[in-house]
Amino acid sequence: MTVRACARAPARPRSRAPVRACARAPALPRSRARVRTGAGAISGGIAQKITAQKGTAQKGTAQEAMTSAQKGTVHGRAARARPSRPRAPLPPTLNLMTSPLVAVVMGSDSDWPTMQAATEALAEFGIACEVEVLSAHRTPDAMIAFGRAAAGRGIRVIIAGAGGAAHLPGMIASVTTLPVIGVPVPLKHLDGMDSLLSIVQMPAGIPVATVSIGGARNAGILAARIIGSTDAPVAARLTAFAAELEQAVAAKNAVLKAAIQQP
Ligand code: RP5
Repeated sequence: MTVRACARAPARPRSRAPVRACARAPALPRSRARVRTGAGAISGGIAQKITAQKGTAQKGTAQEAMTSAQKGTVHGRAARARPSRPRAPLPPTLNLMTSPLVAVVMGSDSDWPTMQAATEALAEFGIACEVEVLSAHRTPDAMIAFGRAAAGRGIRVIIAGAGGAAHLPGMIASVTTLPVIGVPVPLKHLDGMDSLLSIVQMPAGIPVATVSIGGARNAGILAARIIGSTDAPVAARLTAFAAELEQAVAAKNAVLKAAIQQP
């Protein structure tokens, strides 16, 4: 399924930057979300495309706006006859929202409670993502097809999470030149150490940037940093986010000192 913009984590520190659209799975579809089936999935499996728009923030996606402009319409209405003016280019963040730049994939839907945090982090930085269940062991052909096609579809970063014998991130990394971020998903046994070692111990030449066990939020933030290295608005959001973290630590420091009554 494709998540045009991803859910926010309400309890976590957030960037001040507005999230243009929100969707949350598996609670989706929400009232404002449009859900279509049978489209978008490279594997042809889940094939759910989810587009969510945050009510008043903007009417219509940037892509719709561009299509309307090309057709001489504005939000579906015929444009009034007037001399055409050159249109200002769409802000990069709007373009980010029209097609996913990050793929968040996982070995099973049982990984979603862990992996959801990656999509939430991406949403905080206004980066559209797609979500796909792909298994290195149960759907190897679909996994390889996905990995080979990802870069050509405009994906810039792949976040891959898996648990146990967690071969998904490494196998995807073997068939793409995109950066792959691995998320070790903790399962019932071994506390995720099996997942961590399966993902992090990659052979030389095929790197997977492995985050901590269950560290999907950091995977999302790392993906934002990769996107932000060439996208000024995302970089600005990351800078604001870092400042918020700094302020949060300062506030905690003040509260703690007051509580223990240091001189
Ligand atoms: C892995 O097997 C998945 O990534 C998941 O973490 C684990 C268990 O999968 P299910 O049995 O819950 O589908 O491939």
